[in-house]
Amino acid sequence: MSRLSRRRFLKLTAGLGAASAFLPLRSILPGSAFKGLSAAPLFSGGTGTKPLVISTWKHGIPANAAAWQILSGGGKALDAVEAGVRVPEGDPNVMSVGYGGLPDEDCKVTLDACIMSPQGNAGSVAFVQNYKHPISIARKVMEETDHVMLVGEGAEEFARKNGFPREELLTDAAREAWIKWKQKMSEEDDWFPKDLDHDTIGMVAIDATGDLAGACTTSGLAFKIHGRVGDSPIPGDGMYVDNEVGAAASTGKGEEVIKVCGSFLVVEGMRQGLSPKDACKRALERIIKRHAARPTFQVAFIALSKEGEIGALSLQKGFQYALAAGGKNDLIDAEYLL
Ligand code: SD4
Repeated sequence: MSRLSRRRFLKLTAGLGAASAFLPLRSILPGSAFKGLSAAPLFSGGTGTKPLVISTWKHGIPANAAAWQILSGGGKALDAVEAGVRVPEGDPNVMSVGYGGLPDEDCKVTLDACIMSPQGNAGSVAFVQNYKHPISIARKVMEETDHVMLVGEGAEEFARKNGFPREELLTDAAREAWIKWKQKMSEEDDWFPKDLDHDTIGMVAIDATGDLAGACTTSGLAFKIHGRVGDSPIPGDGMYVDNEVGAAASTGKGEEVIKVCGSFLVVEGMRQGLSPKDACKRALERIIKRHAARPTFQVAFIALSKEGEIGALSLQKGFQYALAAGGKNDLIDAEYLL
């Protein structure tokens, strides 16, 4: 059986098995309680908390620290989120973002990123190889063109012309991980291996003047099909900012986020009066509703309102986010739905 057909076969049979084992959706929805309440000191948010920056996963801590340097000095949210996410982009030990990110199934590191300003402008690059800081290329697209998104070779050519250095992004550790995956042929992975952390950084911030901005950057799902692009570089999916209302970012299985316009949906929830956390919950419930069986994949959202209130929620246990406010920078276990 070819790899593709074997995977398809496995996907089908695994789906059948799993479906019978799950509870009816009605038993978990609607109004399912948040779980993981005891796991972490919850930040209540509260109005007027600014500046503030929130980002996904544990690499959010050093990213927040860089963003906070700018915010605490009276700098702009847009500069803060760019500087913040550049930290994991440049860190070879973060194997899910930028340099050192896990490659696709052809052993190529391909990166996706987007950024949004308080003015509602957006810049994005997708399927970019050999450039370490896609977030800064995305910002260039936003500020120096009237386009929003550049992909592949066109994005790389744009980066080259704008003076970004071309670099090898595949580290020895990432190559070894690819070799191991290749050897196992990862029969269960379905391009989404369960035993690998694959953690995009999404970051949203509010500055001292109350302006919001957001950034999202990733190497995407490990061992994905060459050419695959997820939610992260798509404004409205991987991240969204509406300076009148709030901002949100996502992490997890991008295909699921794209299908519900995830980050946009969270911000629209806040526009309709939901708290940031309830807006995250409503977007996650939209995702759950699309599936006959209880989802086993992960999706998580972080959200920040114009008033400086924050919220975060994931489908499954295990999601963490980093919150920097009032001179503190904490890693927090998020509550989860399933
Ligand atoms: C993607 N959403 O490419 C990204 C992956 C991710 O935690 O966030 N993983 O689909």
